[in-house]
This record gives sequence, C-alpha cells and structure tokens, in this order.
Amino acid sequence: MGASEGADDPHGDVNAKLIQAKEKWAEEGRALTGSTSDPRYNRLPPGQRLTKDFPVLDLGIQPNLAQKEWSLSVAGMVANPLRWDWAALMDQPQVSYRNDIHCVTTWSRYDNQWRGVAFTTLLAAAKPLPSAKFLMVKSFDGYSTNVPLADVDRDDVFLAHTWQDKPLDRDHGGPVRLVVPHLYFWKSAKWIRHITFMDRDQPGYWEARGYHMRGNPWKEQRYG
Ligand SMILES: Nc1nc2c(c(=O)[nH]1)N[C@H]1C(S)=C(S)[C@@H](COP(=O)(O)O)O[C@H]1N2
Ligand SMILES: [Mo]
Repeated sequence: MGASEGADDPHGDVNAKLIQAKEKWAEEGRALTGSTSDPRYNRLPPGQRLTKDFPVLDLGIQPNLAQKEWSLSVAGMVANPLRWDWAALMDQPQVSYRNDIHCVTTWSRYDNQWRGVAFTTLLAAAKPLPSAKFLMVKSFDGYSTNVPLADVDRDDVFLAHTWQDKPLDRDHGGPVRLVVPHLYFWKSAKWIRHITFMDRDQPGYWEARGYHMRGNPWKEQRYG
C-alpha cells in the first residue's frame, strides 16, 4: 500500500520504512499479551513499558506552523460549524492537565503536564447533532484518525498547546494537538487541522492499516 495513501495532500517523503514496519506489526499482532487490565488497579496497561523520555512518532513530515498560521475547522454533523484560529483558541478557558501517555508501540510515559482547551468547550461551541457519533480528525501533515464522540466528550480530553510549561514543540504536534489520554496515543492527532462529525465510523490513517477503530490500552485494542 502506498505510504501516502489516505493522506489529504501529498507532502513528499513520508517515513515509508517506519510505516511498513508498523503495518507488519498490525498484521502479526505484535506486542499482544492476551491480557486485559483495569486502570483503577493497574496504572500501566498490559504489554506496556515505562519510558522517561518523550519519543517522537509520526509519518516523517513535521509541518512548520507559526501560531498565526494554525487554525482548526469543525464541520459535518454539527449545528454550528466553526473555525478557531490561535486567537480564538486563546479566548477559550485555559485548563491544566496531568496525564499518562500510552503508545501502541509499547512505551508509556507518566505525569505529562499540559495546558490547553477542554474538548468539551469545543463541543459546546460546535453543538454536535444527535446523529453525530464519530469524529474524523485531520492534521496538517495529511494524517487522520477516527474516534467515537463518546471518547472525546470527557473532561480529560483537550486541545494542547503547552507541555511541561513550554509551548508544545513542533515535533510533538505544536502549535496545537489533540490529547485523548485514555486511548492509545495514535488517536492524539498532532498539528490538528480539521474535525468532521459523522454518523458512521470511518477508518483514519492507521486504522486503515490494521490498527483498532477505538484503541483502548487496557483492553489491548492495538489491532483489528
Ligand atoms: N498529525 C499526526 N498526528 C499523529 C501522528 C502522525 O503521524 N501525524 N502519529 C500518531 C502516533 S502513531 C503517535 S504514537 C503519537 C506520537 O506523538 P509524539 O510524537 O508527540 O510522541 O502521535 C500520533 N499523532
Ligand atoms: Mo504510535
């Protein structure tokens, strides 16, 4: 399968080797332990190992966006389609978060300190219609990922612009990324650009390549 297939716009060289490796893992069910766990008792989900650094994972394209070049548009099944630029994002209530990150490639990182805007603030502004059940999130590098509305209509989901008291680095998705901490980190779209609300689930970039449609780490929903 072509490495840039499914991307919004062709950006040249993606990290084809890494993408092929990850597709192969999905085929083989790599890293599956066959156990499930409960976040109330186990902080570390099954099959994960702790890391202290913050690895960078993406398609090999890292959009270089100034704050004033960034904006997020919201469309589809919403009563109020909208577009937030940097100033509009800053006008929203700003919230601090602390969470753990779980990447499907088996690293987890505890105690990330963030600032951003609650996703519930965006939902209140965009007003999803009753028919809206899933989101497709698209990014400036052509990446996409799908997520159930119920998984982002939660107080722990947010649009992040600050990590450990500093502006979010470009390689981690700055100026603005999505953070959905209770799902595998591939759902947390970096350089977020657009959200479409849908009545049906559609696969995003990795989901079309064998990754799970939901991606709950405690159920090891890595693939399929
Ligand atoms: N726009 C975009 N977002 C993305 C990705 C990507 O390639 N492009 N990769 C995903 C994957 S697979 C992971 S594990 C995390 C990695 O985030 P990090 O580089 O900040 O650790 O970003 C996710 N969000
Ligand atoms: Mo990932």
